[in-house]
Amino acid sequence: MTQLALREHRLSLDRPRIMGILNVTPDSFSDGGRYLRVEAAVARARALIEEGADIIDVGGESTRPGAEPVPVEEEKRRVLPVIEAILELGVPVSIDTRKPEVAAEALALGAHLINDVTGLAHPEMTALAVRYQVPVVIMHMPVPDPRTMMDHARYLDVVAEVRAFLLSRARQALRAGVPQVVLDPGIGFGKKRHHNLLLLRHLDRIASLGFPVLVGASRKRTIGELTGVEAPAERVFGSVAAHLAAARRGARILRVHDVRAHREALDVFWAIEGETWVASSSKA
Ligand code: HH2
Repeated sequence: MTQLALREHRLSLDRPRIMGILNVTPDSFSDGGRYLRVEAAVARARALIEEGADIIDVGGESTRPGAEPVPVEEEKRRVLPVIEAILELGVPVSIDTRKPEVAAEALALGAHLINDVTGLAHPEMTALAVRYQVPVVIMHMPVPDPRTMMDHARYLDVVAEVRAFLLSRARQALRAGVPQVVLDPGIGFGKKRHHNLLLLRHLDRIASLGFPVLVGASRKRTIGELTGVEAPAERVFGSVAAHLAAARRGARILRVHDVRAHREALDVFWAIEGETWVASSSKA
């Protein structure tokens, strides 16, 4: 049985779980500006939990392609009061940041998981996970900078390259004393549509590394391109399809904006696929 030890919480990954996104930013690509006030953010967190989120992922800096970095103090000002308030809600909270200074204060408040889109590019981030004994989501991006990542969307074999990156960062983290890692191919981060599709189609090759896998395709550009739905907030059905395909290939955490749609879809999906999937994977 795989489970994530999230300080006082234990989250079984025997079935896929939902990470609900809480963006405390003015400029996130699909919901920027909606949850900037603490009360609005806490109300959103409550709604995500009610709809079935297993983890709440709080971020204070957009990492969409081309996004400008947010100063440390501003990012702290956005996320820390929200984290403090939602820790009361009894659900694990993850801090989505690439800045150790922000992660340090979130962890001191009691946050349960580090979600680092740069895949532990900064050594201090590893040290924090070790000090607080919390797991880390290691995500792939080709360079640790959203401003330039799309200039690096060039791969000979995207699946092999992302897999090798994740494995090497995972080993490094575990050797340093990080208790657990979750791997994420980084859908849309320095990747074009065909790269994203290859990573989703062959996600089993990343899952076969033996670490829990997280996928975040929610409302992203590739979904819009495939469906013709231009408004990111309306890309719900395409997002669900991408995430079910990912779950079929071994993803155990889905990072999503539209929790209710994913919860219902996963409940049905897992009732059908769960037992066969577990049976066939335990033989492997
Ligand atoms: N995607 C985004 C942000 N954080 N973290 C992980 N582990 N995986 C992802 O795919 C991922 C992530 C981007 O999405 P969003 O938070 O909705 O937008 P923005 O960066 O514009 O705030």
